[in-house]
Amino acid sequence: MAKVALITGITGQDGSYLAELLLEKGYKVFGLRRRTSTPMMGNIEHIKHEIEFIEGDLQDQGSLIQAIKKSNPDEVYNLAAQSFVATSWEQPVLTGQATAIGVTNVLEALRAAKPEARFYQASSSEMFGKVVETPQRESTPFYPRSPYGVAKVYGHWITVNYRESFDMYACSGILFNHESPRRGIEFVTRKVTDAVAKIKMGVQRELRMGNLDAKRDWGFAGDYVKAMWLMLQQDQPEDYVISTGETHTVQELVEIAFRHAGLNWEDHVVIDPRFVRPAEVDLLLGDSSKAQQKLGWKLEVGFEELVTMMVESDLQKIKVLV
Ligand code: NDP
Ligand code: GDR
Repeated sequence: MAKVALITGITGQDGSYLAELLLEKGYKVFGLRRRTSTPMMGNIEHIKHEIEFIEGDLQDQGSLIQAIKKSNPDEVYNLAAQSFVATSWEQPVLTGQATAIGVTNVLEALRAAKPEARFYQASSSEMFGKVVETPQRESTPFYPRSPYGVAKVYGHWITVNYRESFDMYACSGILFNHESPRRGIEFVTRKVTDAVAKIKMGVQRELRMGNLDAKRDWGFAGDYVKAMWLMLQQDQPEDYVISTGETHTVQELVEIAFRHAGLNWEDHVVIDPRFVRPAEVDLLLGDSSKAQQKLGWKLEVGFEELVTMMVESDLQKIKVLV
């Protein structure tokens, strides 16, 4: 019998890579999808016929209970969230409802309809926020710096709490930034690689950016979804940090991306205070040695390879249009 997985956030970057991975492994994949006026299926267009979609929303408890009953999953991956940090200051209540309370809604639906299913929560390095220690690991205290980070801390602890209270197989993956050609256009990596491609092809002149000094530990999303799956295949549910162990400034990202296209970043980048955040996470650098040792997880794509892969993909996309 094929294993059954339910993925929330199936249309997002990670949802698409995870669905591909699970389909390859022979899973029957259900995807929870929000009703939108125009379907946003870009990331999963190529596999949409292999996925069974269920309409629902993290903020609608009844729809989640229905989704669990309909899919009868062995594994539930909760990837859905309001995931853009900058928006979380503009829509803090919605962010709390989806990114924090939404996790309880999924856990409660599971408890009611399929408590023995295994549960993965998409926790984030944004929970570490202000630097308390580096590298950041599972035991590092949280000090979130945005409404998004605060909501993720809630989602993390409610997952731990349901594991401890109800003996559920519930894991929290504390994932550091991970990117790909399928990354949403507003996140910094994709914003830069999309702009580089457009500048190279002569359809954009400048790139307006915020804080170039922030440091991030950036990996490839395709590598990170493998860790999500591994976390649900263990004897015991535990939480794991997933990261590369390398940190780079936003400026280094910009330099590599422009250089790869034969451009000088200083000719095009303009600092615009509109993109500077009310509070910043200055430095993220993760220690994933627990995941490497216990899960056998390993990284395949390095930082420079990731950036050039994204620039190449955006160049291909823009060449088709120009
Ligand atoms: P995306 O923003 O690409 O995808 C988010 C998904 O959540 C989309 O499918 C979106 O649907 C869905 N969604 C949003 N709100 C709701 C809701 N109320 N009900 C149902 N679905 C909803 O995120 P990523 O794929 O990059 O990230 C996946 C998860 O991992 C997120 O929880 C994110 O916070 C977390 N995370 C991501 C990291 C990263 O670097 N990528 C690092 C650490 C954690 P729609 O298409 O309709 O908008
Ligand atoms: P982040 O990702 O906030 O780390 O959250 P993002 O790519 O948005 O920002 C990374 C860093 O770049 C700086 N920055 C800019 N960011 C954006 N988006 N646009 C700009 O113009 C810009 N200029 C500078 C930011 O200030 C920041 O320091 C991501 C999301 O995927 C979360 O959901 C996830 O939990 C964390 O990664 C880990």
